[in-house]
Amino acid sequence: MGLKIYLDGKLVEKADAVVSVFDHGLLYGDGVFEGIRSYDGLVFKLSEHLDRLYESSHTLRLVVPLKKEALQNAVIETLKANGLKDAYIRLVVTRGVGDLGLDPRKCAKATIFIITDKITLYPREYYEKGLTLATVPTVRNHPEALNPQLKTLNYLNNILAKIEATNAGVDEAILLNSQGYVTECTGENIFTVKGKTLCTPPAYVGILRGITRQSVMDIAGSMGYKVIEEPFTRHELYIAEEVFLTGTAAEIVPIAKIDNRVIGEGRPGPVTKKFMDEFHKLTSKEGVRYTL
Ligand code: PXG
Repeated sequence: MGLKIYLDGKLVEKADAVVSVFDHGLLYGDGVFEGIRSYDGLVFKLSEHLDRLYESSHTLRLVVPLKKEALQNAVIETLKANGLKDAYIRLVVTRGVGDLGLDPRKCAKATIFIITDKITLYPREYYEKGLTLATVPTVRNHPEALNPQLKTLNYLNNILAKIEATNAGVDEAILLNSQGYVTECTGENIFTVKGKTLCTPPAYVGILRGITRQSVMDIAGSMGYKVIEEPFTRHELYIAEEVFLTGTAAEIVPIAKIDNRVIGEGRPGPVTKKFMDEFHKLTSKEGVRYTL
């Protein structure tokens, strides 16, 4: 038996997990999603991910057909059906089936699906050597056009940036906003380290308020670090002692080079390593527990 997918209230085989070509999630990118992880039978920050999903949906006036508790149960049920203790969870809510016009009022009911799969880890090299980054020409979505705080199915801004990073021969892109301030990467937030201070761009420059970003901010105090949320430019990145990225899939990733400037010693720094260790401690003890 293959992978089971949760689709509109049922667990179905992967081959049968299909949505209509009239689904507005596909026709217009009209929908929302979350990427979540479980670690040894603990779903990390599940409540926070669900809250963000409902917040994105609220602004889009997309009615999620399940209440939070039922959605949480659906996630757990899918993990159990697949016997996964360590998983990557993709929760998607689309506007549902409508006609060829973009009017969401024509879509009677949202579609929900949950994919749980084995976590494919990034190569160890990434964490041992650090990634290379480049700032790219594509500007981060303007918050008054499509607010990056909405985690929607329209990721073309990020995909264009990813293509540009690949063209530039680096691992990942840094997007600036229309004023030239650093925002984030295509699926990760960014931090700089200088002495005992971490700095990360504030939400208003146009970023997704990452849940891993928040976890780093939460543990920083007890580790003796101050976190400031303040806009900064490429120069501050280049002169930082260390730079790291945060995201659900990547966790905490050290950065070696940005726009061909060596960052610090050009390899994972001591502060980044400390945060990587503390974050792993957190994911191994906190979360919504389930037993297979
Ligand atoms: N910024 C953006 C634009 C994101 O999409 C993050 C930051 C990090 O947020 P969290 O809450 O995960 O700490 C994201 C994360 C993936 C993947 O598989 C991740 C995201 C989107 C698409 C793919 O790495 N979102």
